[in-house]
Amino acid sequence: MSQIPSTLLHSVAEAFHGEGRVLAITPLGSGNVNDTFLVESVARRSVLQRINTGVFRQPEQVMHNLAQLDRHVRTKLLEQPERQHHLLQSRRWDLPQLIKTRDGSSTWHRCADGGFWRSLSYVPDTTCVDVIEHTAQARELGLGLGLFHHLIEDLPVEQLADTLEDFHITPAYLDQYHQALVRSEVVACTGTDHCIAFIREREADVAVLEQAKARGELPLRPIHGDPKINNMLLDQGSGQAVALIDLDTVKPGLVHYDIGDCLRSCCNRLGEETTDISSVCFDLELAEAILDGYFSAASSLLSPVEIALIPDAARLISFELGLRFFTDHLRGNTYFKASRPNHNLQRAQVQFQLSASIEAQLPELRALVEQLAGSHSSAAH
Ligand code: GN1
Ligand code: MG
Repeated sequence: MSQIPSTLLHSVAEAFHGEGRVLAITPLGSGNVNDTFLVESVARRSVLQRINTGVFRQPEQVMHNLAQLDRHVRTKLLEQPERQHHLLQSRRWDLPQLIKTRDGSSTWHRCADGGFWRSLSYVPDTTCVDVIEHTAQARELGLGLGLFHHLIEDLPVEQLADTLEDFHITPAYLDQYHQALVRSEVVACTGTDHCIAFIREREADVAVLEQAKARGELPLRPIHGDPKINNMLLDQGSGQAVALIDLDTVKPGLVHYDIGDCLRSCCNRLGEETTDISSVCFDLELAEAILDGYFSAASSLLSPVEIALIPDAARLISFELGLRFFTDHLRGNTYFKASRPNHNLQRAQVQFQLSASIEAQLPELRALVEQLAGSHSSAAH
């Protein structure tokens, strides 16, 4: 991020806010793909982002999806209170709004250097966390994802572009890994040997969701794609979930990618950047709170087959992210930003350890999902 000259940053921010109206620009968040800044202008606070066009090769399509999402969700939020989800009748829910360029012509700005920038409103009085602080917070994180799914469930998937081909298609990541392994010049060490063995032992299980999808058991739905813990904004006062941000990966997919990602990122109390790899584990108590929150908002959305595959999704999405980090390590860190040579190797080891911990607790997690889904569906009737 620091490589973006401040003069460039200012001129981009001015394209949205007007010349001489930008007061301060500071880096925001810890995203692994895009570059994000908080902009204070005369009129407002906003979030300025440079889309990583190496990842999102057609950023206009990302913006198209954002506009569809915006229209759909805003219409639903403006419905009469009695038509709203009961949880929305008594709580604040927000969606960052796209800010147009100063001339009103567009919701993005392209620089002479090819950089693709957009600006979003800043959701006030909110905070986010990298690791869970308490069980009630875990419940809110699940509930927030459930509310988001409720708000987008009737957005027709045909209206959404596929902005990131093969995103969360685990067998495709496995193919990419094999190609990277053949070409890799990374020096073997205990860490890489362990990752290679870990992947080899699980290759047969990577298609569980894709096979169910191919059998017609799982529908494509609009999904968030990246609902990790720090993408949920929490009200600074009440701690309630207020908005799910980082909307670039909203596209058609399986709801499991989202629930799996929420579980993997929230139930690892050490967080995904920890260096204490052997202590990483999946906390079932937090999973219970997350699922309870999720089902309280969205239990009626999912079919029994979808519900039954939630535990597999938690294991798979952790494994998949480990595979993605490890492949990037083998390729020389071309996808995820890395701040030191073995950073993505370490991140991969964290996810593999987490995935192993989920594997070891699968029977308990299955029982938990079944019991919570059952109690929420009987409460709804
Ligand atoms: C990336 O950019 P960020 O940090 O929101 C990645 C997610 C991973 C996440 C892991 C488009 O998200 O899929 O789960 O890192 N986003 C993309 O921290 O690949
Ligand atoms: Mg993201």
